[in-house]
Amino acid sequence: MSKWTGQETLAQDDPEMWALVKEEKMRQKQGLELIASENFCSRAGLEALGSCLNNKYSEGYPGQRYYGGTEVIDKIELLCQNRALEAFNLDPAKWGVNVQPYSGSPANFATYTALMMPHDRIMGLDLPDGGHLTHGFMSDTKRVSATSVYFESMPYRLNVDTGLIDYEMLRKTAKLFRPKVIIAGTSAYSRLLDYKSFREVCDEVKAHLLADMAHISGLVAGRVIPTPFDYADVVTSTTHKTLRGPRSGLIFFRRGVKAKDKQGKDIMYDLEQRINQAVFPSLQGGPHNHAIGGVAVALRQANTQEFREYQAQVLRNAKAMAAALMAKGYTLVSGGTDTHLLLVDLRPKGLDGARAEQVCNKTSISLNKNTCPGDKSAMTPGGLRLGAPALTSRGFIEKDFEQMVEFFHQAIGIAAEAKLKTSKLKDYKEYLENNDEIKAKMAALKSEVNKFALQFPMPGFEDH
Ligand code: DSN
Repeated sequence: MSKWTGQETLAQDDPEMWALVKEEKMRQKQGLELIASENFCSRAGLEALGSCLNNKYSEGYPGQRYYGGTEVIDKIELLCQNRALEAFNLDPAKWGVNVQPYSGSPANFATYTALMMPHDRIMGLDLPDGGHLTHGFMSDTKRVSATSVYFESMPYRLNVDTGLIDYEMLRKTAKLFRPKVIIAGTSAYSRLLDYKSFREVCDEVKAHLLADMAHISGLVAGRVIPTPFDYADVVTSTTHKTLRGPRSGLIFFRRGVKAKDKQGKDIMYDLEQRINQAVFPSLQGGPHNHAIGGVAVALRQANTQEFREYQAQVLRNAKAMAAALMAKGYTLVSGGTDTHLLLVDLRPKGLDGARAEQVCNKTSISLNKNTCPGDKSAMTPGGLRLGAPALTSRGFIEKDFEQMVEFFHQAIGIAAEAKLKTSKLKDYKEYLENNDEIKAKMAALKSEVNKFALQFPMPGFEDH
């Protein structure tokens, strides 16, 4: 046997893992990726991610590290910071950024740690109404998110009739609850946020405004939707959704002069020191330098005309998808979309998201079940969430999304047929697994979907 050098390829070193990576690559390539939070990172970003940057410890911040040998890592982190500010058109005198959070959830928790003491109060959009777990989710019986364990959380919600955020109720609740932080951010909401209204409520109750732009940061960088930076105190984001980088997190914070005191002296923001301290040493250890390197690559791409055109196409595609769905009689929550995603409410069709998701998964249409306003169960919610970012990265334009809706409609037809033949969800699953007629229908649709999807290129490495 030859001596191990560590220079063996994955295929040579671990054929079992290599086979799985290739299998996943083929799943991604031959499927229609509609999960709104997913995208295809570029080959350049993945090269930085899979580089020697992985090997280096560098606790601390540029110029102040707890390890030696960090002179190159310092340059990389500073480059990433500069590119983050440039991508969002921010003045470094007014905004700073921490690029070390491992992902969006750690970025949010670091922000809470910086801005609040345990048991301070926070308000975010309720998870079933389109918010994120980390925005404080708790069920009737359990504090589910750590945000609701360590802080006191009160949700705001959608107006059930319009499917839009109920800003008036948010304001009334905030005046009673007096939170320290209000979050303007969503995971499954297809409309633009009214940051000005959020700011006004925050000013009334003296709360910090945190904009969690994880889902929409690519659209913001692409200048195709309004920016939260005009109103927020702190802005968090992931880097792998519409922003199309490797998986990581960012926290932007205001810096510089906040206001004048009565004597006319400057009152300065203190967010930078609090947030940096919260990320390290309070919550994290060594930064993932390979991720920071890859994010820097993605942020350079995000500051190009080509990226802006990509984001404009994401919006056009989402709208084309919405129009095609409505033309086939589907109901969309809020009646449409202004962003990269939409929510199909299947309840008027007598179907639910769980059953529909299963047929879609078996036919290479990748999406996720989602609650619709008024839903009681997260396991069998009424709808599906569909997003345009990933397929737009593969070059899909409006007509391709119309074709995608044709495939989706067939999948829903199969789901409706299977539902008619079964009662409980368990029976439904077994029916999909065992009934030859329905299996043949799904196989035929999957084959059509695969043939269609394989025509489109996919960012990243050729075979992995
Ligand atoms: N899990 C992500 C999403 O799908 O929206 C959010 O973190």
